[in-house]
Amino acid sequence: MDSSENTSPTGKRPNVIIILADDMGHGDVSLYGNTLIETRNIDSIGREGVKFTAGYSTAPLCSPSRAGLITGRYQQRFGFEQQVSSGAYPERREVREEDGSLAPIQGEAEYLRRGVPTTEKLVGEIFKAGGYKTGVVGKWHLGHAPQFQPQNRGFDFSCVFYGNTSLQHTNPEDPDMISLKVDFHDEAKDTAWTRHGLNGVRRNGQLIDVDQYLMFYFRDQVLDFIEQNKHEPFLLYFPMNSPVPPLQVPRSYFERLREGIPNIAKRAYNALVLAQDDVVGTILAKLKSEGLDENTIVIFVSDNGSAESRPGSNAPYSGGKYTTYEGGIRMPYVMKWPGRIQPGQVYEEPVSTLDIVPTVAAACNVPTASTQPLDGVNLMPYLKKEKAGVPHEALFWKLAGYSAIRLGKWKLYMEPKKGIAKLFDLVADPQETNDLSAAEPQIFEDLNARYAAWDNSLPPRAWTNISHVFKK
Ligand SMILES: [Ca+2]
Repeated sequence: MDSSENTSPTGKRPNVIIILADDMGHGDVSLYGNTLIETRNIDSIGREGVKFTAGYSTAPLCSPSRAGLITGRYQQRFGFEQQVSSGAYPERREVREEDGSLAPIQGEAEYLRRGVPTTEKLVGEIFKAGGYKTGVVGKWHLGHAPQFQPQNRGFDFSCVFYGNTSLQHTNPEDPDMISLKVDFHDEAKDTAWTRHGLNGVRRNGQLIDVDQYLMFYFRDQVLDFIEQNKHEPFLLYFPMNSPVPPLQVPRSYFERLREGIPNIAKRAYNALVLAQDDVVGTILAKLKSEGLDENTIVIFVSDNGSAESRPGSNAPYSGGKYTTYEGGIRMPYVMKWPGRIQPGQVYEEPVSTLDIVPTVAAACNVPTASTQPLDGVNLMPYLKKEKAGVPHEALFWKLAGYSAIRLGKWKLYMEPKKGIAKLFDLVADPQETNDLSAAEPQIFEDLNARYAAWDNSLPPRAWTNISHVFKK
């Protein structure tokens, strides 16, 4: 590649900011149809760049989805099919196989072995080797043994909790804060409503006290990182701790929606999304005030859909978190790169969070390891219409009883343990209600064969099902 192609007029390679929402549904963003609130800052990324209308994560669940995004490879290629942990003290719970029997490894040893193996290169490692300053702020959830921690995996700066979620605010009695419990997740002991154990916040590996609304604390860490690295190219990965519960939201946001949203859970949830959108806006404003916005690639995407038991919206799709229906995996997904991506572009071919690493690596002239072929592709030639065809012939999903393959407009949805396999035409039937497997037997067979070939190419998963706590 011509190395001058992707540098700014000042000769500086672009910065990269990857913002990942946690459990934000497709229909939670106004650019994607939410009429209850206006997420004007998230929307602005799509309006000033590209809005993907078929943008997928690699799993309907946090850890595996993040493992795919951060490596650019299907996480199943390194056995990473399921959560690394849930809760503050996962090691205190027993782990069972799918047949109900006790898994062979229990306790701390089980959880210390879960993570992205060191044979894989994370985006931090790739960009640090490429001469970038690298940072991560927010929810890690990719393993907590030393070899899996961000400061040991290419990130110059890290401010994260390792677990699946942490309290936004440690004093639920605070009159300026609204705290709501909305579903069974909130009753799982030690899961969401603590900031202990894996939910504790760590700065470069050291446990710290945070006496601030956590989402806003993370925002300030991001602003500091930008400030400190504004003179050299940087990559920042910002996996936000929202809008996943605990549903704790500043009362000012909640009150603003009192008139428009009568349902209290929906109001609090959308208030949380609004606060999140403001955080995104503050970061975009910082880029602008530092004169960095013209030379920064900004991506916003979610890791998986909202759980159907929660007040989030996966509209117009069916299903949600945990399932491979569109509601679990089809994400709000926007990207801007001023001067390179045409503003207001809407891209309808299927793309994946797998494409983030190859796209930003190519944009920044950062090499990726040829020994680890990426499953994602560089999207820029497609967005600039330099390349014909589609980025992906097929996309695949597999975890814990749910699988799928998308090929063109066709989708094969599977729950293999139950013998369920349904064929949908996503263009005619985006809500996946009309099973065409009997009407289109050849397509059904073809997709089954393609999925089986992919599945057969994978190693066994590296750890078994998580604790029964989240079995519905
Ligand atoms: Ca998630």
